[in-house]
Amino acid sequence: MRNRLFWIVPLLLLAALALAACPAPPPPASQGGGAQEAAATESTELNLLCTPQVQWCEGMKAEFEKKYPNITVNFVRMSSGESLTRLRNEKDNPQFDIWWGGPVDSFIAAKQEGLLQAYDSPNMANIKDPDLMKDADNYWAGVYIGSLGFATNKNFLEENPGVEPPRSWDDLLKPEFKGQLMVAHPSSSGTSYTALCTILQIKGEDAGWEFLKKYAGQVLQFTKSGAAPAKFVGQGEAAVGIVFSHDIVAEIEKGSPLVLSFPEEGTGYEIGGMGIIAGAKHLDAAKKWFDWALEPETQELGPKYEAYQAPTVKGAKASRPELLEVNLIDYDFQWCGEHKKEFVDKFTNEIAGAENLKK
Ligand code: S7P
Repeated sequence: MRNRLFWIVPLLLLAALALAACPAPPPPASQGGGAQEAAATESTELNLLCTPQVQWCEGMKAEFEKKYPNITVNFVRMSSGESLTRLRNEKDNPQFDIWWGGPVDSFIAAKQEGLLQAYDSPNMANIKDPDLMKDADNYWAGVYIGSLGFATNKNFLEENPGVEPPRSWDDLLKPEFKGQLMVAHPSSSGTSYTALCTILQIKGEDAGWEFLKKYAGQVLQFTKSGAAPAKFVGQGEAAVGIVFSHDIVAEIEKGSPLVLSFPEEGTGYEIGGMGIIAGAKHLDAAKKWFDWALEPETQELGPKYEAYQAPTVKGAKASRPELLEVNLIDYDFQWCGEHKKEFVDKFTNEIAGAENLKK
Protein backbone atom coordinates (compact mmCIF):
# COMPACT_ATOMS: atom_id res chain seq x y z
CA MET A 1 0.00 0.00 0.00
CA ARG A 2 2.72 2.42 0.96
CA ASN A 3 4.49 1.50 -2.27
CA ARG A 4 1.41 2.26 -4.39
CA LEU A 5 0.91 5.70 -2.78
CA PHE A 6 4.54 6.42 -3.47
CA TRP A 7 3.73 6.29 -7.31
CA ILE A 8 0.18 7.73 -7.30
CA VAL A 9 1.03 11.08 -5.67
CA PRO A 10 3.65 12.20 -8.25
CA LEU A 11 1.40 10.92 -11.11
CA LEU A 12 -1.52 13.05 -9.88
CA LEU A 13 0.77 16.06 -9.61
CA LEU A 14 1.98 15.57 -13.22
CA ALA A 15 -1.61 15.27 -14.50
CA ALA A 16 -2.57 18.53 -12.72
CA LEU A 17 0.41 20.33 -14.26
CA ALA A 18 -0.45 19.05 -17.76
CA LEU A 19 -4.06 20.25 -17.42
CA ALA A 20 -2.93 23.69 -16.33
CA ALA A 21 -0.71 23.98 -19.44
CA CYS A 22 -3.57 23.13 -21.88
CA PRO A 23 -5.26 26.18 -23.58
CA ALA A 24 -8.88 26.75 -22.61
CA PRO A 25 -11.40 25.59 -25.26
CA PRO A 26 -12.96 28.40 -27.40
CA PRO A 27 -16.22 29.81 -26.02
CA PRO A 28 -19.40 28.67 -27.76
CA ALA A 29 -20.15 30.56 -31.00
CA SER A 30 -23.27 32.18 -29.56
CA GLN A 31 -21.13 34.10 -27.03
CA GLY A 32 -18.97 35.54 -29.87
CA GLY A 33 -15.41 34.78 -29.01
CA GLY A 34 -11.88 35.90 -29.42
CA ALA A 35 -11.27 33.33 -32.15
CA GLN A 36 -14.23 34.58 -34.20
CA GLU A 37 -13.26 38.21 -33.81
CA ALA A 38 -9.75 37.37 -34.96
CA ALA A 39 -11.16 35.73 -38.10
CA ALA A 40 -13.33 38.78 -38.82
CA THR A 41 -10.40 41.17 -38.68
CA GLU A 42 -7.94 38.92 -40.49
CA SER A 43 -6.45 40.66 -43.53
CA THR A 44 -7.84 39.57 -46.82
CA GLU A 45 -8.12 40.72 -50.42
CA LEU A 46 -10.86 41.40 -52.93
CA ASN A 47 -10.16 41.09 -56.64
CA LEU A 48 -12.46 43.51 -58.38
CA LEU A 49 -13.28 43.65 -62.07
CA CYS A 50 -14.21 47.29 -62.54
CA THR A 51 -15.88 48.51 -65.73
CA PRO A 52 -16.67 52.21 -65.17
CA GLN A 53 -14.11 54.99 -65.59
CA VAL A 54 -10.81 54.38 -63.81
CA GLN A 55 -11.17 57.43 -61.57
CA TRP A 56 -14.42 56.08 -60.13
CA CYS A 57 -12.88 52.61 -59.69
CA GLU A 58 -9.98 54.15 -57.76
CA GLY A 59 -12.38 56.19 -55.63
CA MET A 60 -14.55 53.18 -54.82
CA LYS A 61 -11.48 51.14 -53.86
CA ALA A 62 -10.34 53.89 -51.47
CA GLU A 63 -13.81 54.33 -49.94
CA PHE A 64 -14.29 50.58 -49.42
CA GLU A 65 -10.85 50.17 -47.86
CA LYS A 66 -11.65 53.06 -45.52
CA LYS A 67 -14.73 51.17 -44.34
CA TYR A 68 -13.02 47.75 -44.28
CA PRO A 69 -9.34 48.41 -43.45
CA ASN A 70 -8.61 44.68 -43.31
CA ILE A 71 -9.60 44.17 -46.98
CA THR A 72 -7.23 45.23 -49.76
CA VAL A 73 -9.01 45.79 -53.07
CA ASN A 74 -7.05 44.89 -56.21
CA PHE A 75 -8.89 46.15 -59.26
CA VAL A 76 -8.46 45.93 -62.99
CA ARG A 77 -10.43 48.33 -65.20
CA MET A 78 -11.81 46.70 -68.33
CA SER A 79 -14.58 47.54 -70.78
CA SER A 80 -17.68 45.33 -70.73
CA GLY A 81 -16.90 43.13 -73.73
CA GLU A 82 -13.31 42.61 -72.62
CA SER A 83 -14.56 41.74 -69.12
CA LEU A 84 -16.90 39.13 -70.49
CA THR A 85 -14.14 37.56 -72.57
CA ARG A 86 -11.81 37.52 -69.58
CA LEU A 87 -14.43 35.85 -67.36
CA ARG A 88 -15.09 33.23 -70.03
CA ASN A 89 -11.38 32.45 -70.30
CA GLU A 90 -10.98 32.18 -66.53
CA LYS A 91 -14.16 30.19 -65.92
CA ASP A 92 -12.30 27.17 -64.49
CA ASN A 93 -9.97 29.25 -62.35
CA PRO A 94 -11.59 32.62 -61.65
CA GLN A 95 -9.20 35.41 -60.76
CA PHE A 96 -11.87 37.98 -59.91
CA ASP A 97 -14.29 37.90 -57.00
CA ILE A 98 -16.77 40.55 -58.06
CA TRP A 99 -17.63 42.54 -61.18
CA TRP A 100 -18.88 46.05 -60.59
CA GLY A 101 -20.23 48.40 -63.27
CA GLY A 102 -21.02 48.31 -66.95
CA PRO A 103 -24.44 47.80 -68.55
CA VAL A 104 -26.37 44.77 -67.29
CA ASP A 105 -26.75 43.33 -70.79
CA SER A 106 -23.30 41.80 -70.18
CA PHE A 107 -24.30 40.52 -66.73
CA ILE A 108 -27.33 38.82 -68.28
CA ALA A 109 -25.02 37.19 -70.85
CA ALA A 110 -22.61 36.22 -68.02
CA LYS A 111 -25.40 34.64 -65.98
CA GLN A 112 -26.49 32.66 -69.04
CA GLU A 113 -22.94 31.30 -69.40
CA GLY A 114 -22.60 30.30 -65.73
CA LEU A 115 -20.01 32.98 -64.95
CA LEU A 116 -21.83 34.51 -61.96
CA GLN A 117 -23.16 33.21 -58.67
CA ALA A 118 -26.37 34.28 -56.97
CA TYR A 119 -26.26 36.35 -53.81
CA ASP A 120 -29.41 37.49 -52.03
CA SER A 121 -27.96 40.52 -50.30
CA PRO A 122 -30.07 41.98 -47.48
CA ASN A 123 -29.60 45.32 -49.27
CA MET A 124 -31.49 44.10 -52.33
CA ALA A 125 -34.42 45.50 -50.35
CA ASN A 126 -33.02 49.02 -51.00
CA ILE A 127 -33.49 48.76 -54.77
CA LYS A 128 -36.15 51.14 -56.09
CA ASP A 129 -37.62 48.97 -58.83
CA PRO A 130 -36.66 45.34 -58.20
CA ASP A 131 -38.43 44.03 -61.34
CA LEU A 132 -36.24 46.19 -63.53
CA MET A 133 -33.08 46.76 -61.50
CA LYS A 134 -32.14 43.32 -60.25
CA ASP A 135 -32.03 39.78 -61.52
CA ALA A 136 -35.03 37.70 -60.48
CA ASP A 137 -32.65 34.96 -59.25
CA ASN A 138 -30.20 37.42 -57.61
CA TYR A 139 -27.30 36.88 -60.03
CA TRP A 140 -26.85 40.62 -60.52
CA ALA A 141 -28.07 43.90 -59.07
CA GLY A 142 -28.27 47.35 -60.64
CA VAL A 143 -25.97 49.97 -59.11
CA TYR A 144 -26.62 52.98 -61.36
CA ILE A 145 -28.60 54.21 -64.38
CA GLY A 146 -27.52 56.35 -67.32
CA SER A 147 -28.93 57.48 -70.67
CA LEU A 148 -27.21 57.57 -74.06
CA GLY A 149 -26.58 60.95 -75.65
CA PHE A 150 -24.68 62.68 -78.44
CA ALA A 151 -21.63 64.90 -77.82
CA THR A 152 -20.97 67.48 -80.54
CA ASN A 153 -17.85 69.61 -80.77
CA LYS A 154 -18.77 73.32 -80.47
CA ASN A 155 -15.88 74.44 -82.67
CA PHE A 156 -17.08 72.13 -85.43
CA LEU A 157 -20.52 73.74 -85.20
CA GLU A 158 -19.02 77.24 -85.36
CA GLU A 159 -16.86 76.31 -88.34
CA ASN A 160 -19.85 74.77 -90.14
CA PRO A 161 -22.68 77.31 -90.00
CA GLY A 162 -26.11 75.75 -90.42
CA VAL A 163 -25.00 72.41 -88.96
CA GLU A 164 -27.00 71.50 -85.88
CA PRO A 165 -26.18 68.94 -83.17
CA PRO A 166 -27.94 65.64 -83.97
CA ARG A 167 -31.39 65.33 -82.38
CA SER A 168 -32.38 62.00 -83.86
CA TRP A 169 -30.63 58.76 -84.75
CA ASP A 170 -31.29 59.52 -88.42
CA ASP A 171 -29.41 62.84 -88.09
CA LEU A 172 -26.24 60.80 -87.60
CA LEU A 173 -26.50 59.75 -91.27
CA LYS A 174 -26.49 63.34 -92.57
CA PRO A 175 -23.75 64.10 -95.11
CA GLU A 176 -22.11 66.68 -92.82
CA PHE A 177 -21.32 63.89 -90.35
CA LYS A 178 -19.71 61.56 -92.91
CA GLY A 179 -16.42 60.42 -91.38
CA GLN A 180 -17.19 62.59 -88.35
CA LEU A 181 -18.77 60.11 -85.92
CA MET A 182 -16.92 58.45 -83.11
CA VAL A 183 -18.27 55.55 -81.08
CA ALA A 184 -16.74 52.55 -79.38
CA HIS A 185 -16.87 49.10 -80.95
CA PRO A 186 -19.68 46.94 -79.53
CA SER A 187 -17.35 43.95 -79.17
CA SER A 188 -15.35 45.74 -76.48
CA SER A 189 -17.77 48.34 -75.19
CA GLY A 190 -21.01 48.11 -73.25
CA THR A 191 -21.81 51.72 -74.17
CA SER A 192 -21.62 50.93 -77.85
CA TYR A 193 -23.60 47.73 -77.43
CA THR A 194 -26.33 49.75 -75.69
CA ALA A 195 -26.43 52.03 -78.76
CA LEU A 196 -26.58 49.04 -81.11
CA CYS A 197 -29.41 47.38 -79.20
CA THR A 198 -31.26 50.70 -78.89
CA ILE A 199 -31.22 51.08 -82.67
CA LEU A 200 -32.48 47.51 -83.19
CA GLN A 201 -35.35 48.16 -80.77
CA ILE A 202 -36.32 51.55 -82.21
CA LYS A 203 -36.16 50.51 -85.85
CA GLY A 204 -36.91 46.79 -85.66
CA GLU A 205 -34.30 44.18 -86.56
CA ASP A 206 -34.31 44.37 -90.39
CA ALA A 207 -34.37 48.15 -90.69
CA GLY A 208 -32.06 48.37 -87.66
CA TRP A 209 -29.29 46.33 -89.28
CA GLU A 210 -29.65 48.35 -92.49
CA PHE A 211 -29.32 51.53 -90.42
CA LEU A 212 -26.30 50.14 -88.56
CA LYS A 213 -24.47 49.56 -91.88
CA LYS A 214 -24.97 53.21 -92.84
CA TYR A 215 -24.10 54.40 -89.32
CA ALA A 216 -20.84 52.42 -89.36
CA GLY A 217 -20.08 54.04 -92.73
CA GLN A 218 -20.17 57.47 -91.03
CA VAL A 219 -17.69 56.45 -88.31
CA LEU A 220 -14.19 57.87 -88.43
CA GLN A 221 -12.83 55.44 -85.87
CA PHE A 222 -14.19 52.89 -83.42
CA THR A 223 -12.67 53.20 -79.96
CA LYS A 224 -12.16 50.44 -77.41
CA SER A 225 -13.70 52.17 -74.41
CA GLY A 226 -17.22 53.59 -74.44
CA ALA A 227 -16.40 56.96 -72.88
CA ALA A 228 -13.33 57.67 -75.06
CA PRO A 229 -15.26 59.34 -77.93
CA ALA A 230 -16.36 62.16 -75.58
CA LYS A 231 -12.70 62.94 -74.93
CA PHE A 232 -11.63 62.66 -78.58
CA VAL A 233 -14.58 64.73 -79.85
CA GLY A 234 -13.75 67.34 -77.19
CA GLN A 235 -10.23 67.48 -78.64
CA GLY A 236 -11.68 68.04 -82.11
CA GLU A 237 -10.71 64.67 -83.60
CA ALA A 238 -14.29 64.10 -84.77
CA ALA A 239 -17.54 66.08 -84.72
CA VAL A 240 -19.97 63.79 -82.86
CA GLY A 241 -19.59 61.06 -80.26
CA ILE A 242 -22.23 58.53 -79.20
CA VAL A 243 -21.62 58.16 -75.47
CA PHE A 244 -23.49 57.86 -72.16
CA SER A 245 -24.73 61.35 -71.29
CA HIS A 246 -23.07 61.32 -67.82
CA ASP A 247 -19.69 60.77 -69.51
CA ILE A 248 -20.39 63.76 -71.78
CA VAL A 249 -21.26 65.87 -68.70
CA ALA A 250 -18.00 64.76 -67.05
CA GLU A 251 -16.04 65.95 -70.12
CA ILE A 252 -17.91 69.26 -70.18
CA GLU A 253 -17.07 69.71 -66.48
CA LYS A 254 -13.41 69.35 -67.40
CA GLY A 255 -13.79 72.21 -69.88
CA SER A 256 -14.26 70.32 -73.16
CA PRO A 257 -16.16 72.32 -75.79
CA LEU A 258 -19.07 69.91 -76.17
CA VAL A 259 -22.82 70.25 -76.65
CA LEU A 260 -24.99 67.46 -75.25
CA SER A 261 -28.09 66.45 -77.23
CA PHE A 262 -30.46 63.47 -77.25
CA PRO A 263 -32.36 61.63 -79.98
CA GLU A 264 -35.89 62.94 -79.59
CA GLU A 265 -37.64 59.78 -80.84
CA GLY A 266 -36.08 57.97 -77.89
CA THR A 267 -32.75 57.00 -76.46
CA GLY A 268 -31.47 53.86 -74.84
CA TYR A 269 -30.22 53.67 -71.31
CA GLU A 270 -28.14 51.42 -69.14
CA ILE A 271 -28.58 49.88 -65.76
CA GLY A 272 -25.04 49.50 -64.49
CA GLY A 273 -24.70 46.05 -62.93
CA MET A 274 -22.79 44.16 -60.26
CA GLY A 275 -22.41 40.41 -59.74
CA ILE A 276 -20.28 37.94 -57.77
CA ILE A 277 -18.09 35.71 -59.92
CA ALA A 278 -18.85 31.97 -59.85
CA GLY A 279 -16.13 30.31 -57.77
CA ALA A 280 -14.96 33.62 -56.21
CA LYS A 281 -12.00 32.93 -53.93
CA HIS A 282 -12.82 35.77 -51.51
CA LEU A 283 -16.53 35.26 -51.18
CA ASP A 284 -17.03 37.02 -47.83
CA ALA A 285 -15.24 40.13 -49.05
CA ALA A 286 -17.22 40.04 -52.31
CA LYS A 287 -20.47 39.91 -50.34
CA LYS A 288 -19.33 42.89 -48.25
CA TRP A 289 -18.69 44.91 -51.43
CA PHE A 290 -22.06 43.83 -52.85
CA ASP A 291 -23.93 44.92 -49.69
CA TRP A 292 -21.97 48.18 -49.48
CA ALA A 293 -22.60 49.08 -53.14
CA LEU A 294 -26.35 48.91 -52.48
CA GLU A 295 -26.26 51.46 -49.66
CA PRO A 296 -27.57 54.98 -50.41
CA GLU A 297 -24.41 56.64 -49.01
CA THR A 298 -22.24 54.59 -51.36
CA GLN A 299 -24.36 55.43 -54.38
CA GLU A 300 -24.08 59.14 -53.58
CA LEU A 301 -20.27 58.95 -53.83
CA GLY A 302 -20.25 59.06 -57.67
CA PRO A 303 -20.00 62.85 -58.23
CA LYS A 304 -16.95 62.97 -55.92
CA TYR A 305 -15.24 60.95 -58.67
CA GLU A 306 -16.87 62.70 -61.66
CA ALA A 307 -19.47 59.97 -62.11
CA TYR A 308 -22.94 61.41 -62.67
CA GLN A 309 -25.04 58.28 -63.16
CA ALA A 310 -28.33 58.12 -61.23
CA PRO A 311 -28.61 55.80 -58.22
CA THR A 312 -30.73 52.62 -58.11
CA VAL A 313 -31.45 52.59 -54.38
CA LYS A 314 -34.04 54.37 -52.28
CA GLY A 315 -32.76 57.29 -50.27
CA ALA A 316 -29.91 58.21 -52.65
CA LYS A 317 -30.22 61.49 -54.60
CA ALA A 318 -29.38 61.77 -58.31
CA SER A 319 -26.72 64.41 -58.96
CA ARG A 320 -28.03 65.09 -62.51
CA PRO A 321 -31.69 64.04 -62.61
CA GLU A 322 -32.16 65.86 -65.93
CA LEU A 323 -30.11 63.18 -67.70
CA LEU A 324 -32.97 60.73 -67.21
CA GLU A 325 -35.71 63.31 -67.88
CA VAL A 326 -35.47 62.64 -71.59
CA ASN A 327 -37.40 60.33 -73.90
CA LEU A 328 -36.14 56.91 -72.81
CA ILE A 329 -37.15 53.83 -74.75
CA ASP A 330 -38.48 50.81 -72.89
CA TYR A 331 -35.08 49.14 -73.25
CA ASP A 332 -35.39 45.35 -73.14
CA PHE A 333 -32.34 44.32 -71.09
CA GLN A 334 -33.25 40.65 -71.17
CA TRP A 335 -33.50 40.52 -74.96
CA CYS A 336 -30.33 42.56 -75.46
CA GLY A 337 -28.42 40.49 -72.90
CA GLU A 338 -29.51 37.14 -74.26
CA HIS A 339 -28.63 38.15 -77.86
CA LYS A 340 -25.43 39.98 -77.04
CA LYS A 341 -23.00 37.46 -78.52
CA GLU A 342 -25.11 36.97 -81.65
CA PHE A 343 -25.54 40.71 -82.30
CA VAL A 344 -21.90 41.57 -81.60
CA ASP A 345 -20.71 38.76 -83.88
CA LYS A 346 -23.06 39.93 -86.64
CA PHE A 347 -21.83 43.52 -86.32
CA THR A 348 -18.19 42.40 -86.32
CA ASN A 349 -18.51 39.91 -89.19
CA GLU A 350 -20.91 41.75 -91.46
CA ILE A 351 -20.42 45.44 -90.74
CA ALA A 352 -17.17 46.46 -89.08
CA GLY A 353 -14.35 44.25 -87.83
CA ALA A 354 -12.93 44.96 -84.38
CA GLU A 355 -9.30 45.12 -85.57
CA ASN A 356 -7.33 48.36 -85.29
CA LEU A 357 -9.47 49.90 -82.59
CA LYS A 358 -8.39 53.29 -81.36
CA LYS A 359 -7.65 53.05 -77.63
O1 S7P B 1 -18.30 55.16 -65.94
C1 S7P B 1 -18.80 55.45 -67.12
C2 S7P B 1 -19.47 54.37 -67.88
O2 S7P B 1 -19.97 54.95 -69.06
O3 S7P B 1 -18.62 53.32 -68.20
C3 S7P B 1 -19.37 52.14 -68.35
C4 S7P B 1 -19.12 51.72 -69.69
O4 S7P B 1 -20.05 50.90 -70.31
C5 S7P B 1 -17.83 50.97 -69.60
O5 S7P B 1 -17.17 51.20 -70.58
P1 S7P B 1 -17.36 50.43 -71.95
O6 S7P B 1 -18.42 51.12 -72.75
O7 S7P B 1 -16.01 50.66 -72.50
O8 S7P B 1 -17.70 49.00 -71.73
C6 S7P B 1 -20.80 52.50 -68.06
O9 S7P B 1 -21.52 51.49 -67.47
C7 S7P B 1 -20.60 53.67 -67.18
O10 S7P B 1 -21.74 54.42 -67.00
